[in-house]
Amino acid sequence: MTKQNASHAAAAAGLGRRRFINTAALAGLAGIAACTDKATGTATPLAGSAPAGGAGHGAAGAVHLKPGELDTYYGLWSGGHTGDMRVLGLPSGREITRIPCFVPDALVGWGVTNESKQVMGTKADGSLKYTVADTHHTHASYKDGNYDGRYAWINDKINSRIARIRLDHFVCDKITELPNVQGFHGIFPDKRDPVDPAINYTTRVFCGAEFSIPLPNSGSEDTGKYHSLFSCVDAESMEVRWQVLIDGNCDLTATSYDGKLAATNQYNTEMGAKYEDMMSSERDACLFFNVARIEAAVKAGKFKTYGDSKVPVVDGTLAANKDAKSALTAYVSVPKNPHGVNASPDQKYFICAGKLSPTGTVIELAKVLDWFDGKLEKLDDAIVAEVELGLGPLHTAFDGRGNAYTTLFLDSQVVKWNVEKAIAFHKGDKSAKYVVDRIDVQYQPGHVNASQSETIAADGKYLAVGCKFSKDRFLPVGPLHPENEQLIDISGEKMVLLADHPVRGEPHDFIIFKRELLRPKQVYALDDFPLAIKDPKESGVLRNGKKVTIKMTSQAPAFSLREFKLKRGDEVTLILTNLDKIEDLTHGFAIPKYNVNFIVNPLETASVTFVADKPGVFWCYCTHFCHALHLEMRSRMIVEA
Ligand code: RUQ
Ligand code: CUA
Ligand code: CA
Repeated sequence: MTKQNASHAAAAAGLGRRRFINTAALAGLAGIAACTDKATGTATPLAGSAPAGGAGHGAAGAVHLKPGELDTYYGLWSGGHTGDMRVLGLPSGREITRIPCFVPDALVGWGVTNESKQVMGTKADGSLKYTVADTHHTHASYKDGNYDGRYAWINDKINSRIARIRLDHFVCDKITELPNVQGFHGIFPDKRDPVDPAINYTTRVFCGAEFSIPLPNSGSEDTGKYHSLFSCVDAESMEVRWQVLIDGNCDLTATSYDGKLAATNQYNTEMGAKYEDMMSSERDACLFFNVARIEAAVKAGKFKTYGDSKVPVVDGTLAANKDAKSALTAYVSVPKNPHGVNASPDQKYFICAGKLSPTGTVIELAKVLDWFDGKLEKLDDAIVAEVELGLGPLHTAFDGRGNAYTTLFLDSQVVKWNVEKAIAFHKGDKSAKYVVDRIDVQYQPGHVNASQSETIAADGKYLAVGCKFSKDRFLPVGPLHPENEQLIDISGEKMVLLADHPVRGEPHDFIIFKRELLRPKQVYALDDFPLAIKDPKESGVLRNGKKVTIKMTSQAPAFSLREFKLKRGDEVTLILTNLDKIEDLTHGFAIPKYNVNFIVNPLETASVTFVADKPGVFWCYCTHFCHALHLEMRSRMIVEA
């Protein structure tokens, strides 16, 4: 028996003895019977897996897991308008959980408890500052060029917020609103420190703002005076360290493996206010940031601040950065309205997808650094390939074997191409066949990512494609169709389509990595929460005038207070600690007519604050099926008139 199963059995047996329920029934009720870990903990080799349905590749069978079998990869998916991060298991594509970040969530009480409200941000009256979001990009922290399982980050484009998720508990623990920007879109953590080689892990997260605005935001109509800022957020404190004032806009973001460079693609170098203006020039840019120089400039006090924000803003505009040897930024010219910029796992290149140009541009990072050092005269010589791929290239993923996979939005295809052959072709070797394969996808793909793609451990097994239109692929459900996330086997020369999955819009981006890289905890520590009630004997109603604190604990199938009395008009803070320490033994707490519902996980503490403005009897009850006596698990709240 595994450790995990042993604890399940012990938990079930213990409860069974106390509550006169046989262990099998209890395990069934609590939903913990099916946790047997049958997967090996290592990735299933695709070649040689049982073939299914004659896909001609031997790999398609790998998608279907037998009941009880675990996936070999985690996927962290942007949740789109639900403002959360979705956790998928791959290759099955099963959605395992959602981590609420920017938008309230009724399952866990996100936006209901005081703790989650504090993370989300409130107005003076205690209500949430924002309740809508639009998440696009999700990335995780690195160590030595691979994911280290500490943090993930996700953006909210609407209100320019960045959320951090603790990957030990799968919870959002901090949200930062970026000052003086609109349309915060691209996001990428750095992979090591550019100056201190001992810091071989993520300490910064870079954030690109897509929309330019007047600074300060005066309402001026003169777009010539608008600006966009590129922001650096501290990975630990989540405070904005610095920002860079730039010409043009930001879109997607990439970082180099040595920590020296960050970049954003720019589609609106024209500073247009209408799309016709935004696509008026033949070329735009991929804008590079010299991280060490920017931090030195901040240290030397060479910055401004804007409005109420105290964040130092350095000047990264074209005019101020003509001299390579002191430049903070470098604008590399790339074809018309580019989209995704992605870092190859061999650490050498950034690839910019053309969008309105049918091309992919390969930029050699060593040459960009040469330019900053005064060793490369013409910055545009850092471009080592600009090759035709197909119509509407958007994003690129990698297999670790030298191949890139780029989505073609207009062609509804993914094209597999060899980067070194593309460079040879660009140099003049017209016999270099850089396009390896093309596969039709259904339909209009945007984001694409491969297992471990943007790490030094890219393993070239699976590729997921976010198709913006599913059209005829699923049963019709009214006017709004789901999107179609497709899984493709990339272990061989030819790509093989494995599966379709409907997803609620608009998820955009995701990352896929080996399950061994994450070791989530399943039970909290009491001391993680300053308000924790460690002993049921501490329970009670504490009154200080109109201010009332209710302290309560939960242990299946009872709350420590079977009832409590309040007076109409009391300002109540209710603190609940779940003293059950058994994995997966979560309780809920709902108060009818008071709009309260939240959960407490094993050894978690949460609190809610409300005004007891309605007299009467209110049966507070457990909302999470925890026990055979779950329905009986209640506390009676009596509000005297
Ligand atoms: S974007 S479909 Cu918001 Cu990531 Cu490219
Ligand atoms: Cu506690 Cu249901
Ligand atoms: Ca443009």
